[in-house]
Amino acid sequence: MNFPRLIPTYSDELEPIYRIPPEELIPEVVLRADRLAEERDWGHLPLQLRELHERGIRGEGVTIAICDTGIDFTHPDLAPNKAANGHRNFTSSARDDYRDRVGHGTHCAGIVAAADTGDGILGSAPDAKLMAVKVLNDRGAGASSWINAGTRHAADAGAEILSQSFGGGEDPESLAAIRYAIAKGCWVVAAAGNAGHGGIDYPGGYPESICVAACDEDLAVAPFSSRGKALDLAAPGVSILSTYPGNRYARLSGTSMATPYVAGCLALVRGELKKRGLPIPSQAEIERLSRETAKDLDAPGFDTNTGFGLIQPVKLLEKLLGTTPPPNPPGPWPSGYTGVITTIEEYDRGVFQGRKVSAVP
Ligand SMILES: [Ca+2]
Ligand SMILES: [Ca+2]
Repeated sequence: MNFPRLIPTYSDELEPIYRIPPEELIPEVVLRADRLAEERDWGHLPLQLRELHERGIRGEGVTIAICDTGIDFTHPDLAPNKAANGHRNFTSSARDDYRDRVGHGTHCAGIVAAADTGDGILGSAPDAKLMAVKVLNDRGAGASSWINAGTRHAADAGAEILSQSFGGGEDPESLAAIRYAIAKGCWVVAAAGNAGHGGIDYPGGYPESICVAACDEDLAVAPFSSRGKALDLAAPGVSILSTYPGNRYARLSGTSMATPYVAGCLALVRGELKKRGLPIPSQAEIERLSRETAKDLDAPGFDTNTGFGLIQPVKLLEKLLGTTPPPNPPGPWPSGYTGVITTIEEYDRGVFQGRKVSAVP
């Protein structure tokens, strides 16, 4: 695979322009739906997503904005998870809809929340809702003003997590929009970029964003993944299987794929906190806890290839539930917890380290 070096780009116009790395527009393989039976991408294994799903932790009640080229909601694996509102197009392409004519946004959306339909694939948070915020046009590029308007809109329209798989230069307006979303309680996740040693893209480069590097199946940093001190976490980002327009599936590689993996993991965590009626941590707090609970990769401790390491939603949830004791009222219990589960202790460690467990009683 060839990953051309990419650097943040500015157009000759006044506005900064953000782009999808062009190599992410060309899938390695495209599959028809009838070839797949609720397949899990390899990335589910190191993230222990099956264990969480089997506990009933599936992102229910959480809305994720995919700030990208739109989403193909005619795809049967995405249609069930379309959020009730908030689909908007901020680009100058086909202004009247938010459809994805590129494929990138649809691929990112499936990594987060391809639905449990019995066929196709399963997303990281298969019960979460997806909001299409089209900020990149039908050529995969977006003006800063589109992206910033989309970021603010997502926060206003009820998105709780923003997944931003694009990159460009530093821009005070872009940072202001991200701060606006964070102030409204959103968690913002952004790609490191595919520049290799050519530096981290923005918005991933802002300290405010959770900046994501890509790793491969051996949990080694992908050669294209942008290196730098702004990295927070790593996630699967090589040969990732997800939804593609036209009821198809494709494998793509990029930090663009790693970013929605982190967004999906955070959706699982946020959904569980909501289900239990627990407070939602701030962006700074969830970033700190995600770093603390990450699986260290590459050189010991923080490194500029993988940041603090692979996001570990099980450990992150344990930490959150351990440090914030769940409410213990006489009842009624929050929906889904009518049984005897009192703390994460009952199904932590051993259980989450690979042993099969039965569903939540
Ligand atoms: Ca499916
Ligand atoms: Ca490390």
